[in-house]
Amino acid sequence: MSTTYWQKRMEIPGRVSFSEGNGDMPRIEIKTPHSTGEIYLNGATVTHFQRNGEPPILFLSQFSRWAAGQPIRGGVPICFPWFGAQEGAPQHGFARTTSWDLKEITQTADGGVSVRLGLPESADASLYPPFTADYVVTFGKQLTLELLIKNTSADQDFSFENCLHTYFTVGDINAISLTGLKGASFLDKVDNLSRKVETSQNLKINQETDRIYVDTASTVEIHDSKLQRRIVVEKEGSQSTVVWNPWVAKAQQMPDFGNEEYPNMVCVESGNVSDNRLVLPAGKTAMLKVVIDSLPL
Ligand code: TA6
Repeated sequence: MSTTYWQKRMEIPGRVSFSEGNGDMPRIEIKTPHSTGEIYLNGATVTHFQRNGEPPILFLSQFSRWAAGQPIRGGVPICFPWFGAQEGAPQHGFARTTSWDLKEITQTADGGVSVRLGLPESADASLYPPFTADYVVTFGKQLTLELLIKNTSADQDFSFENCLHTYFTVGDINAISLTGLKGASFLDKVDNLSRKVETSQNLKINQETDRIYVDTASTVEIHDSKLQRRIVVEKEGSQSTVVWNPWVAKAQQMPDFGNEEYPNMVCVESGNVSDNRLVLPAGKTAMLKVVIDSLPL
């Protein structure tokens, strides 16, 4: 799938370029004074964010599929309008396997770059009340992600889940801890969705972990003693945080994920899922915003 004339016209020399990425899929490459990044139109998936001179912040599997209609394994998949499994439909909704339209590219005062994409109309989308979905990604010293869902119907509520399913690079899963979740209730997907309360101030991961924390707006930090950094995941408009690492057995079951990749990633996902599903009244907009930063440990 080649980049088109209009994409080329939107290039900014030295800042924004278009190319055929993996699988010849349209990719936008970004360079700023502080960082590099990239987005694929497939699923509007941010697949790379790296601060100059530092290890990548986002994880991308070397075994990801790269094909229209297939989710990319890594970066920031967009789960919408549902999270998890749905009878007879792809897991995590259709937004992450749809090619989004590029709407606008602007530069920020500090040399950053903002890319706005829109979810096109589709047969899948027509099953819901009329809505628009816009996604604004800003690459700078930080990575800022804003998913804006507007209910454009005249009088119908729009009920949906949203989640930015972010994969983070870590030096060694056995040498990280997560802060910010103590006291939060969670559904434990590796224990029959039983409802528990997080007791750890510094959550360590030493087995398959798949937890949906609900009613929490807290910032989560990933303290990485191997890479000597802490990744800060700040969010707005989100009441759920999902923490996932597939560990050994699940990693071996995923064809688009390497058996030896689980030690170098953790998902800390921000959205509104399960108990926190949204019901958006007509004419209203739901904004889900995540700001990702990295500081020395
Ligand atoms: O967010 C965690 C999770 O729901 C896990 O249960 C696992 O299924 C993961 O998402 C990846 O889902 P995917 O459909 O991308 O394989």
